[in-house]
Amino acid sequence: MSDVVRDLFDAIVSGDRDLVLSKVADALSDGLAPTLILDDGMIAAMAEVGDRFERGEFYIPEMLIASRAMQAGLATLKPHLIDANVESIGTVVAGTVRGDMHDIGKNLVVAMLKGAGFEIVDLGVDVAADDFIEAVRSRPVDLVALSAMLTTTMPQMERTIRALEAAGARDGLKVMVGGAPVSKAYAKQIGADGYAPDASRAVALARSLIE
Ligand code: B1M
Repeated sequence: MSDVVRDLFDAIVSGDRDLVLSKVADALSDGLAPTLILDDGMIAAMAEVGDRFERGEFYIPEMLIASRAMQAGLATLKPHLIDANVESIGTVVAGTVRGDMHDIGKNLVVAMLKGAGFEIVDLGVDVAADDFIEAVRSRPVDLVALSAMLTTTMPQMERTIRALEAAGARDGLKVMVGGAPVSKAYAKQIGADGYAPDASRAVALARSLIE
């Protein structure tokens, strides 16, 4: 790992927002690939934060401060990760499911889908099944993208899919799922059309589902 990426990693773990911003700028001006900055510097740092939380070395405030530093860095990195001005290839309604407040991963998926030319309706976090139903009824939608980061909120994905079916809104509508605890097998089990483990594979999956 290069020094600047290591510094960026440390700055996110310690939640130093200003240092994160300057390290992202340094890494970009050093010519490092945006995906490398994201994967090795930023996503790896959030995994470290999660590990420290699990070991009881970090508490919620540290996790929150690190996530704010991460979001600030992401805002700088985003334009470099995505190709702008691509023609719309489909509409996606995205959200983190009911009871779940995690949105960094969902925001990355949304940014990459936008960059790939999808029109996005981002419902945010803690989204109830009824809100997904309302969103797909109020406009033509090709795909619903559900994110969950907690084992306790994963069942909300299934609940949302069943609710879409019960509301008669599932015909011709694809559903994809993702988030750290989610797997391909779980996606299949709950009747989703696909699962992606990360944002770039989410774009490939969305394209293939809409084709
Ligand atoms: Co929380 N948290 N958290 N947290 N948090 C985790 C998820 C946890 C694994 C930490 C740990 O214990 N190691 C753990 C979950 C354990 C479990 O369920 N088995 C946990 C817990 C327990 C909790 C609380 C319950 C803690 C508490 O209150 N006691 C609480 C729950 C609150 C709630 O949601 N109701 C909580 C709260 C929080 C904060 C608010 C402090 C903060 C979130 C801030 C925010 O998102 N705005 C937070 C954070 C930051 C984390 C960790 C540290 C980092 C998550 C993250 O942003 N990762 C996380 C530990 C970890 O992940 N190792 C943890 C970076 C992000 C880029 O990755 O989100 O995985 P990720 O997204 C990836 C892929 O998953 C995928 O693509 C993304 C980009 O590559 N992906 C998709 C995501 N969605 C997708 C959708 C797709 C396709 C791909 O298609 C639709």
